[in-house]
Parts: sequence; structure tokens; C-alpha cells
Amino acid sequence: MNRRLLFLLICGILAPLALRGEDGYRLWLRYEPVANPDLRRQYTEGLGRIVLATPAGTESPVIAAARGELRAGLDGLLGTMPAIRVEARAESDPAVGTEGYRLEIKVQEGASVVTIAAARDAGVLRGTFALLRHLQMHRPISELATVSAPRIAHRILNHWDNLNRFVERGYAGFSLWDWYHLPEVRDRRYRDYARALASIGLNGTVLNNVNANALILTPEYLRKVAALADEFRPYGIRVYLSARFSAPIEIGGLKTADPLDPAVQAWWRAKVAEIYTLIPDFGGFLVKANSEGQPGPHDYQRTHAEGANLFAEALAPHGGLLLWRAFVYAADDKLDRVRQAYRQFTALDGQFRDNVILQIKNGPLDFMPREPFHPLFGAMPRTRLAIELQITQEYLGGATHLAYLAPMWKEVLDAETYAAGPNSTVARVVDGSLRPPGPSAIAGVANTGNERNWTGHPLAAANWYAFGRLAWDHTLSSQQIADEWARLTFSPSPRVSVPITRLLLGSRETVVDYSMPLGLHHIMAEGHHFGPGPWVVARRADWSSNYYHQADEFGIGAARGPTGSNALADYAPELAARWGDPATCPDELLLWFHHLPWSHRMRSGRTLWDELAVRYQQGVESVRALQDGWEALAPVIDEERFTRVKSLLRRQESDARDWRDACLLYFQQYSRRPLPAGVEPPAHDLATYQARKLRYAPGHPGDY
Ligand code: GCW
Repeated sequence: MNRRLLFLLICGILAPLALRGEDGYRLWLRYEPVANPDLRRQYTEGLGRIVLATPAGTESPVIAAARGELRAGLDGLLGTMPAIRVEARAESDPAVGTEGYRLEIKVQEGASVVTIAAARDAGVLRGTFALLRHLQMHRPISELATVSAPRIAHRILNHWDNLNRFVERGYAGFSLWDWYHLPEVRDRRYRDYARALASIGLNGTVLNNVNANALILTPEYLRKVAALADEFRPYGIRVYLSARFSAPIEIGGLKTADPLDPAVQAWWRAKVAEIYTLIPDFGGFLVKANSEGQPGPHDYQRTHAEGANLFAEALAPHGGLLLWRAFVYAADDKLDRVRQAYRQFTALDGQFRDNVILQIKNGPLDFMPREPFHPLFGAMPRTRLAIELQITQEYLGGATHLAYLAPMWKEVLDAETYAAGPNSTVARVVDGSLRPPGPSAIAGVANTGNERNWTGHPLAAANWYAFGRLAWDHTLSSQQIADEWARLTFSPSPRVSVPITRLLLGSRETVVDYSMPLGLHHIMAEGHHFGPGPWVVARRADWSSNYYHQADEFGIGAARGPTGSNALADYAPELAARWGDPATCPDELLLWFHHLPWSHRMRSGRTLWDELAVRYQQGVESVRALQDGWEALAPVIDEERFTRVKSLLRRQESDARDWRDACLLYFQQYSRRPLPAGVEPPAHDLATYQARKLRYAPGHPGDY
């Protein structure tokens, strides 16, 4: 039987089964057979031959990975195996940069040839995945030609994974890294992880938690790290580590970790050199210092710049990067928490070495469902700034709730800072357009774990995918990314992809509505951060909810204008003026910046209290709409993923009601106003919600 016939036969047998047994492991790299005969012919003829063109035109492990992926992909999609040749192409192509690619399709000697051309082998690999994406989406082969290059140089996942495999704020099982069995045992999953990263354009990964354990820097663990680096290298993924500031004391036997102490400097130089002998393409360090109990330069009365430069000097001779986190705040600092990092770091602008990048969370607080952008993005013209996004849904329902985060990230990336006049968006600050020359970076806190489908919630992989795609090109729209992901993950048929895209797009706003609408923030439960907790009084004022909602008989919201903490002053005058006046401040940020009376008239004509209640109700209703939307997909989604999402949405609806009821009952103590018409009455009294204890919530280190 010829190959083609066999293929058709297999398609015929498999087609009825195609809706069963999808466990999500293959993510967006499923390579399902193209069943439409016209399209299959179009692809088969178009891909007569494939040329991988690089300046050297030689084989390498990266080229081998590209070849392997093409084989697997084309075999799955088409059941064909076109000839793949590596060729030298001497002329340089400025459009592709160092990591980009050019896809071409031409007829040569009567046969169609597809060329993936790049300046480096890594670009060929990226182009390979772009080609396979095109085919998986069933796009016409005539539209294949393209050129693409990343806008940001270092596109890095950050794992908050501990050495005991517990993942801080991880909701998809335990760490992917089986440290105990490394370096000898190398799970097949390591390769698949690297493939997934490479396919969305990521090129780096920080393996361990920023709340770091110094053990990772011991020779024993570095050998394990090197094994992972070996697995990832063929896919163009570099490994980075979170470094513990006090490591010279803990594993080096020194008495101090003072960044200006010559012995400490020598220790780090030697440690870095040791790492590079094991991992020649090591990416560098990520450091969380003097934040939430972590050691740092302040322990020695040194600045964050002195701390960062200590590592940067050791890394510089090897080409390594130092990512220093700006997530810094202190319990004893009386300044509004959202202003503390701004004050600390603006004073240090210009003092960081060239290979230091300051890694700043998207907002000034902590990954809330909605925050304004972090004012540091508009205030450090002489420092390279990276943005840190949280893919894992610490404050957006873990892997239990559906929240597609691209719209949230786009909101920040597209935000205007006015740092250097108009068109000074956060994205342009981060991608280097408005920065001093030097490296640019973007980081995403991973939502992966060892669950079979990688991310727990079957739809949460959309966020991993979206992070990669936006890191590569922040001008892509949330809609385009959602559409791609839905087609790749479920089906290229618009009957499936269009409704899924629609469900994804509104889902983050839905979570905002039922949890922290109108600019409310940090009113979640203590510790695990899942569910409502507007009443939380923690051992630190800045971990207590009323620090943020400031509800009282008069009204609600954080006073951050001149008569309050004046956090508005950290933004450009244009923004301070717009956000500083409740009449021009968008509803979405109103209670972030203003403490307003319950009777305040909103744009809708409702009072603030009524508006708040209506938003909470809207959130619940939107989850119900998600449920209906999902239900309608029953005939076209495989049983396994359909059922899982359906039950998760049922849980989400119940959680959304809890959020609404608990928050409205709590705030009603102050507003003393009735719920407006259309808002469902709460199921229980306030005391019932306050007494609830959620035990052993995933991702929380506290209960173990
Ligand atoms: O949001 C807080 C989290 C911590 C986390 C910290 C950080 C890794 O609750 O779990 O610690 O942010 O970003 O450093």
C-alpha cells in the first residue's frame, strides 16, 4: 500500500476518534492530520522541498532539532516527508536580526521549495515553528512568506520552583525539575518543555524560585542544572538561576555577604566562573533582595545598585546578565507600599552596570487583577528595564478559574508613560526603543507544573502561549493570539476557534468584576490568596486589606492624591492630572487612586455603592455566560477537555458568588445601603464567609 493511501486510511479511522482522549500534553503542537483533501494537496505540493539556509550552512544540534520538529510535524499533518537540506546563504539579511527568520516559497526547476532563512541556527528553529504553526492553522500556503524578528532580546520564563519540587504560587502540580534524580535521569518532558518554549519564541528560563535556596549554587546542584541546560540547548533556551544574596555565607563559609567586601566579590567571581565551565551559555542571575525577608545589600547599608553590580561584575566577562528585581517594600516603611520601590530605585538611576536589567512587575503593588502600570517604567531613563508578568494566576483564581491574561498584559504594555514625550509606551521602554543601548528583557512567572496538561486548567495554557507570543512581538493583539492558540489547541475550524476566542477575551475582565472591580485591590484571602478577604487583618499593616480598600462610613478607595499618599505624583503630569480627578479617572482605576463617598455619582448615573454591587453581580453573570458559551461547544470539543473545563467553570461560578456576597456584605457594614435591584441577595451572612478556612490550597507554602 502506498504511503498516501495508508495516510488516508489512518485519517479515516482516526477521524471519529479525534474528539476523544485529548489530555492536553501536546499543548499547541498537536500536528493533527489535515483532513481537507484540497488543503492537503496544496500543502504537499507547496512543500516539495525544504531548505534551511544559514550563513554557514552546516549541521548543528539546533538544526537537528529543527529537522526533527519538521519531520514530526509534517508526518502528523500530512503524512509526508519532504527532503530537508541545509544550505549556506552568505548575504546578510538585516530584517531577521540575530534570532529572526525569513520564510520564502518559490518554484525552482518545476518544484516548489520552502526556505527557512536566518542569521543563526536559532532563527531557523523559530522559523520552523512558524511554518508548522501556519500549517496547523490551515492558512493558505500562498500566504506563507514572511519575515519576523523578536522585539525584545531576552524572553524568559521565571519558575518559582523550590528544590523540594514545591512550586510557590504554582497550581499545576509539582515542579517539572526532578532534582533528586538529576543529572542521571532526564525526563522526556524536559525536551518537550524546551520545544514548547522554543515554539512560542522564548529563549531563557530561570529554574528556581526567587525566594532562593543557596544550595542550587553548590557543585552537586550545578551538575543537575547543567544537565537541564544540555537538554534545553538544542532548542535555543538558556538557563538562568535565582541567586541568594547570602550564598557566600551559607555555602561559601564567609562571614559576610557585603557587596563591597573583596572576599565576597572574589567568591562570586569564582562561583560564576565555575558555572560557566559547566554551562558555557549560562544566561545569568535573577535576584530578589531585601524584599519579604530575603537578604540583600541593605543588610550591609549598601544600595540596590551596589548589590546588583556585585553580580554584574562577576558575570560581565562571560556575557551574563543580572536581573535585579524591583519588587521591594518593607513593613516598617510608612510610605504607601505602591511608592516605595519608586523612591528607592529612581534615586539609583544611572548607577547600574551595563549588564544589569531592573526587573519590574507590571504594576506597583503585586500582580493584582488590575493595576495601573508601574511608575518606574516612566522614571528611569538611564537604566535598562524589564517587565515581569505573572502567568501563574496568584490573584486571578489559580488554575481553577478561567482568566485569559493577554488583555491585562497588553493594557500595561500599551500604556503611555510620557517618559520621553508621546509614544513612550511601557512596551517601547522595555524593548529598548527608549532606553540606553544594551540588552532588553521580559519575564513571565510560569504557570507550569508536572500535571499531565502542564498548566492545570486546560485553558490556562493560553496564558503561557500568550506570554511567549507577546514577548516576541508585543504589537500582536490579544484577539490574534487567542485565535491562534484556540486553533492550534482545539481545532482550526472557526466553529471551534471563534467561540473559544470570544470566551477567552472577556474572561479577565470577568474575574476583575467579581473580585476587585473599580480599581479595588489586595482584598483577597490571606496566605494562599484564593477567594475574598476584605476583612483580613494580617500581622503587617501592608498585608492587611483595609490598608488598600480604606472602607469607612464615608466611602471606599485608596486615597492616593495630594491629600492622601500622593502616589499620583510618581506619574507624568498628564497622567497625574487625568487620574487625579475622579471625573476623568477611568472607572477601572477609580478606587486605586481615590477614596470617594458611597454616594459618589458614577458615569453610569448610579451611586458608587450601587455601581460596586452591579459590577460584582455582572461578574457572576459573566461566569454564567462563560458556562453557556462552553456548553455550546460540547459537540466539537473532545470529551476529556470539555468535561474538565465544564466542571471548573461550575466551581468558578460558585467562587464568583462567594466573592460577590462576601465583599458586598463586608462593605455594606460601612455603606449601610441596600443592594440595588438586580443584585442577588447573599447566600449566607458575613460571619459565615469570614469563618471559612480553605486548607491546603495549592501553591501556598504556609500549610505544609
Ligand atoms: O506576590 C508575592 C507572592 C510571593 C512572591 C512574591 C515575589 C516569590 O505572594 O509568593 O514570592 O510576590 O514576587 O517575590
